Amino acid sequence: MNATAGTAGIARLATQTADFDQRLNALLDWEGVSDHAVQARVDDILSSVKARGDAAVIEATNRFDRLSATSMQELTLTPARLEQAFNGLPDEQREALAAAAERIRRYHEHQKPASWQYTEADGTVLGQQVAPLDRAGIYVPGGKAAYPSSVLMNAIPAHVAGVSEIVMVVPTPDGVLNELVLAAAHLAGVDHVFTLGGAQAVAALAYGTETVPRVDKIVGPGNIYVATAKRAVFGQVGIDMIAGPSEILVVADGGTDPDWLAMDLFSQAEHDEDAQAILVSWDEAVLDAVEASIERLLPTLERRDIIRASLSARGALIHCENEQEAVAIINRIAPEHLELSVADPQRWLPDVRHAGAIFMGRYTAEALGDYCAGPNHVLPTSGTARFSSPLGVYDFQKRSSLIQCSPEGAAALGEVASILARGESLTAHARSAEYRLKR
Ligand code: HSO
Ligand code: ZN
Repeated sequence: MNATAGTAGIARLATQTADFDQRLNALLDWEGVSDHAVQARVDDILSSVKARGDAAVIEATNRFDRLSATSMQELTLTPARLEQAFNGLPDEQREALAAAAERIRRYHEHQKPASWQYTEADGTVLGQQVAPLDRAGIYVPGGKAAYPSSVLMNAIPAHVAGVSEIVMVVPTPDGVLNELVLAAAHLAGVDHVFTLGGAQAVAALAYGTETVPRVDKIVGPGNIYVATAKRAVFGQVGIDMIAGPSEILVVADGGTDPDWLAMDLFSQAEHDEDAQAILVSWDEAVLDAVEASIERLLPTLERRDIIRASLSARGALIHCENEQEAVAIINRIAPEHLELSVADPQRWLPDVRHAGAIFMGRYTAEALGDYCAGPNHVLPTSGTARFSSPLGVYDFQKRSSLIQCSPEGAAALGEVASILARGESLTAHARSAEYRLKR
């Protein structure tokens, strides 16, 4: 078997070859860290916004987005403007956006955790209270990755969580506004929109300015400057995960039309040159058929150059020996998106330990999940599904623990606490506990 074949240049790998692990590791390798130069520029912007607020934000915005704003008012979009964008959409787009928003909202309603309390035998009440963040900031990229669907996916969980103020920032390079993005903000319940981007937008959200309200958490993807800025302000505010390039892993048993599978691979590869699309099967004929579909269909796609670059750099068709090996590959990769294009996906489910989202069966194209199935499309990338989860309602809430001691409970706990406190030489702790022993 050759390493690469055909014009798409997608690699063929087999688990039986001696260098399989090494080649797979090389494909998966992804360095998301920023260099010192980026770090230094971001630090500059952060400290100038911290020190000079709006004035620094306006300066940076004019410089990087080629604008000539003289006030923050010019970089602010009113709720009326968002509504106007929504009403101005062609009927078909307005209805599709509303249908997607409705399904996303309904799914996330299911995620709402309940607060709880229980009473111990001695009458002491313990529990956990869930509360939303006061303010969330949503970063929406401009330019080539300005996705209205991402506005819905970031803002709706915040809204469902009960966040009282949602602040969105979106850069408008050369003053170009994306009406669909504004319409999505209107639908998703965003309260304020500022046309800011880059590290200056992150700084404004993290520190607050005269005009931009300081938020408690910043979510949403962005370029290297945005990611670096988010990392830097983490601690003062919460942040979501730092997103890497999109990925899809498809497992195929041979019962799905190879054209469908090829297009599913393309659907992630078309995001950008660094995106990753991998297909696994224990049937060599499936790999051959999908490869043939790739070659035939690729030239018909508008974004074929991006797709070709992605497939040849980071794509693969992997031959494994059996289903167990396919499962091992799934868990090794911990993909952002997993398509189980097999007869009985439910049977596979208990073995899948690491995947951001699992698309089950031949009819579940990953693209449906990107827009409107209901679950979130903000998912852990680059193997981080090993320890993290899709963006959800829980990312916009936090928990407080509750303790209410009865007199009997205070006496029993006081004895334990006092002994432990004296062991730590913290006598005020000990005496505070002991006071309650007496009554
Ligand atoms: N697949 C992307 C989300 C997206 N797709 C937005 C289309 N639009 C997240 O991995
Ligand atoms: Zn996508």
